[in-house]
Amino acid sequence: MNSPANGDREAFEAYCQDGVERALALGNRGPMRFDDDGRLARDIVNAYNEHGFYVFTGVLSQSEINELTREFDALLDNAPRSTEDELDSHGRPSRYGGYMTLSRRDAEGDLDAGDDAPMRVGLVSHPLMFMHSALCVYAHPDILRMVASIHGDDFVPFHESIFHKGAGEGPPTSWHQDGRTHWTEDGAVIEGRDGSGKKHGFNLSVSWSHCTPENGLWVVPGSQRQWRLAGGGSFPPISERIPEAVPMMLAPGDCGMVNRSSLHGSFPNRSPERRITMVMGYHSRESAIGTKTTNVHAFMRPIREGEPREYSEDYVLRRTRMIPLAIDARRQKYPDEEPYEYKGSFVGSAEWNDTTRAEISREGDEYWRRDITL
Ligand SMILES: O=C(O)CCC(=O)C(=O)O
Repeated sequence: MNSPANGDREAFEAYCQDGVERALALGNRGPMRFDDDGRLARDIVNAYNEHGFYVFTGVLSQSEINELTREFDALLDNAPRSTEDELDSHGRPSRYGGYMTLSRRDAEGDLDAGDDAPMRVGLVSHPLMFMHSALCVYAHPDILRMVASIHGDDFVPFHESIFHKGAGEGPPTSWHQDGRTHWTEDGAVIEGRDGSGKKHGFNLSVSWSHCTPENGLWVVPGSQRQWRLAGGGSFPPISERIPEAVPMMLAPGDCGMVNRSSLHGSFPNRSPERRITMVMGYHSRESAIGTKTTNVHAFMRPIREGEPREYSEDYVLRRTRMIPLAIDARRQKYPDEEPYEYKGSFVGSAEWNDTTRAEISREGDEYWRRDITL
């Protein structure tokens, strides 16, 4: 791994410190709060709409954090030794290796790190299928109440995956805006300033690690209004320290909600702390149905070139079933908790049992084959 020169390390530390101060001054972080009608407090929604992101603190209980950590570490321990290998480092078959994005990149993102560089798991796609703790978090009642406040009661899924940035070696995520469909021709976002209209939804980064300026995601506040790719534009390289960007600091159990139209990215993780965040996304139904785009998520691992898709009502109804199924799985795990009552439409049984588990995992027809890239 190349080490940054001391001068550059000091400059990065100063950038981080300045970013923390600017992040904390935005007023877009705190616990989830709801009005008497069960909707997310208006000032939270307004701050999210203004800045294009919001940090919810203390969402998950310590026991949920522990289970996510235990299950995820067991997955990592069973990762294949290389992309060509089906065995893990203990010589056991890697059960879910096909869902892991592996690379030999070092923390600089250097693709030529050499055949001797150890393999890194950078991303685990579709964890709801094989991490019960992730499936239960997906149905957390406060998270779903928050989602309904932003997208309406009949919200629908997007995609789920786990970002893993190993201590001292996590590759960067390039600056980008995820949304690709709901922009005007000259690149203005269609989503209204009050969150109305068709939109790209948000990525909710659920953390069970400490996300710091060094290892975590950075967001450019207010950048959700204009698409940088419009008119032949491009995204800045991740080597660029955008002066207005701020870090999204998360403690274990916090969740960061980032508008998919916002410019965001993360620097190489040279810190001694690993970062793990599960991105779960949701859309408003009207933003999804009938939209034509290039889907990059409905694959075992995300694919850059994607595949053209048009989201029919049936496609969305079938994918949406994962919401009530997860609610039922969570209800069985936490019988004393009041479950979220989903009011949207879906097709299929919503009872979580061995039959439905087998249905959503059936080879060739797994639920994630209907992920909804917008
Ligand atoms: O967490 C990260 O570093 C990247 C997340 C991201 O790019 C995304 O959710 O689109």
